[in-house]
Amino acid sequence: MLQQSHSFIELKFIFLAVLCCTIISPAAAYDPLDPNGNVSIRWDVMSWTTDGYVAAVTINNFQLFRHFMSPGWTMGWTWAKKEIIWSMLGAQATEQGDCSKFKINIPHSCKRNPTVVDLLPDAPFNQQFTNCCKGGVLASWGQDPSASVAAFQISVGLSGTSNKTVKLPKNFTLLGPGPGYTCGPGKVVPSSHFLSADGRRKAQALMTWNVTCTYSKFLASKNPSCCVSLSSFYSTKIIPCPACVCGCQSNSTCIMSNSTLLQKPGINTPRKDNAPLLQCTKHMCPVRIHWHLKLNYEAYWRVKIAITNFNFRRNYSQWTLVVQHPNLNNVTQVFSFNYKSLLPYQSINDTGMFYGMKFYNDYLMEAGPYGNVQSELLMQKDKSTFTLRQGWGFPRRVYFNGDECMLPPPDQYPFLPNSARLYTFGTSKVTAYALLIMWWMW
Ligand SMILES: *[C@@H]1O[C@H](CO)[C@@H](O)[C@H](O)[C@H]1NC(C)=O
Ligand SMILES: *[C@@H]1O[C@H](CO)[C@@H](O)[C@H](O)[C@H]1NC(C)=O
Ligand SMILES: *[C@@H]1O[C@H](CO)[C@@H](O)[C@H](O)[C@H]1NC(C)=O
Ligand SMILES: *[C@@H]1O[C@H](CO)[C@@H](O)[C@H](O)[C@H]1NC(C)=O
Ligand SMILES: *[C@@H]1O[C@H](CO)[C@@H](O)[C@H](O)[C@H]1NC(C)=O
Ligand SMILES: *[C@@H]1O[C@H](CO)[C@@H](O)[C@H](O)[C@H]1NC(C)=O
Ligand SMILES: *[C@@H]1O[C@H](CO)[C@@H](O)[C@H](O)[C@H]1NC(C)=O
Ligand SMILES: *[C@@H]1O[C@H](CO)[C@@H](O)[C@H](O)[C@H]1NC(C)=O
Ligand SMILES: CC(=O)N[C@H]1CO[C@H](CO)[C@@H](O)[C@@H]1O
Repeated sequence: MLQQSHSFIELKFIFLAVLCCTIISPAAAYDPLDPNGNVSIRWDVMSWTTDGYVAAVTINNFQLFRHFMSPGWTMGWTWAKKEIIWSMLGAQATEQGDCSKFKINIPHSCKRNPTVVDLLPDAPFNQQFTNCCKGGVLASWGQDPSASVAAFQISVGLSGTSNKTVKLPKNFTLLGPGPGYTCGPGKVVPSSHFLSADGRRKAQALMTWNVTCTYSKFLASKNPSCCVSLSSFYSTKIIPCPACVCGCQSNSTCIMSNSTLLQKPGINTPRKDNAPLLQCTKHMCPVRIHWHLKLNYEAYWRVKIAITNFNFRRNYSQWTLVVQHPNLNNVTQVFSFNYKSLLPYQSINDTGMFYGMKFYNDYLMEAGPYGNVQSELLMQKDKSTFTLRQGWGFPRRVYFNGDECMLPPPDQYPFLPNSARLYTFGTSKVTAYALLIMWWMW
């Protein structure tokens, strides 16, 4: 019996694999749930000066569900020649560098490879710029397109002063706030157009170049940063996150949930390098998602989702949870989270994003009694596909804040009580295969 169920699961995964590889082209396949996701950095030269130019730099986060959380983005590049930054609005270079050659006017930064960060929301009015000053925090495109843009103005000297002599900066880098992004080279593109506020005049940049950055979780960290545990009303078994799935190297510094150390003042203060302080668990992940099959009605079924923070040194603002499950095409109601369906491949409606409600649960607190958020999800059954068998009711993929969470291996999923299994594999096994094949092929 067990043997058969294993081969059944294997079969399912072969079909999954076939399905995914026919859709995803290997070149751009950074993220199967957001195949076009990228961050675009655009430089628009707005005017030429006596020794350079003034440019508006715009960062667009086109990723569906990966945001830049506090302390926000950091952007860098290497100048092609001996350029300097005279001044900036809406952002600042973190280091001035060696400006000793300048006697009267002192540049903002003379570094060959400047590093630029956003200003804080309380920046003086005369240093602000449109879409600036959010402490580097950028929403994801899927959650809030209007908050997914950042911009600053930069005045560059000792560069060319025409579109023939300007050399594009090189080696762009982007941190968000940790590693993970790779940026391509700058490319001159057709000049951007801007509508004036009253919409009656169209201005045009003198020269525009674009840089595209993409995220890869393999660059971000060696280990996953979240995991999934599962349970179901028809089984008393809870399938935990796999042991050590987020690495056990740091388990000597973890803190038991009942430790007296937690009363020590300052224990929650975030560190400069963002090093976590984790609660001791078997999985050692900073975040765990729990998916509980709660109820099976005649025409609907209900799932409970809980997100738990195990990091004493981090609050997650504007967290996002992305889930892939075939029944997400018939979500009837989501209680106490916001929900938005994502269509990474126009035809397949099986992926959706959950995020918190403003001022209610969009802030996942540090580990401890308040370090969790939860919600329930009601879905209408499609009678031809719905089943409690073989873990169908569990998610296929889960992402927290844009990073994929590790699921338990399918052979650990809870089985239906014995009678149901007998029925399953007695008479309807062949039909089940056929249905499954048809369903996946569609
Ligand atoms: C970046 O994302 C935008 C929005 O999805 C898309 O229009 C654009 O083609 C993407 N750019 C690249 C280079 O993939
Ligand atoms: C440079 O500017 C001239 C006009 O000033 C324009 O005709 C030309 O197309 C521009 N070249 C590029 C690469 O933008
Ligand atoms: C850009 O980075 C590459 C590889 O990291 C390096 O070989 C190259 O010299 C860098 N270019 C500049 C202008 O710093
Ligand atoms: C340049 O960026 C803009 C958005 O900032 C985008 O609409 C355009 O498609 C990009 N061009 C290229 C060639 O990537
Ligand atoms: C830490 O991990 C090691 C395996 O890497 C394990 O043997 C040990 O029991 C763990 N310690 C704690 C406190 O979980
Ligand atoms: C914490 O709980 C563990 C078991 O969960 C127990 O062995 C240990 O003594 C407790 N420590 C304190 C300080 O209460
Ligand atoms: C999390 O937020 C609470 C309330 O805003 C604050 O008291 C606490 O210090 C924060 N913790 C961390 C790790 O930033
Ligand atoms: C996708 O499913 C959601 C319900 O979960 C529905 O509201 C939406 O209209 C569907 N979109 C498409 C394109 O089928
Ligand atoms: C039972 C049910 O409501 N099925 C619907 C699920 O959603 C698809 C499209 O998203 C509809 O075509 C089905 O009728």
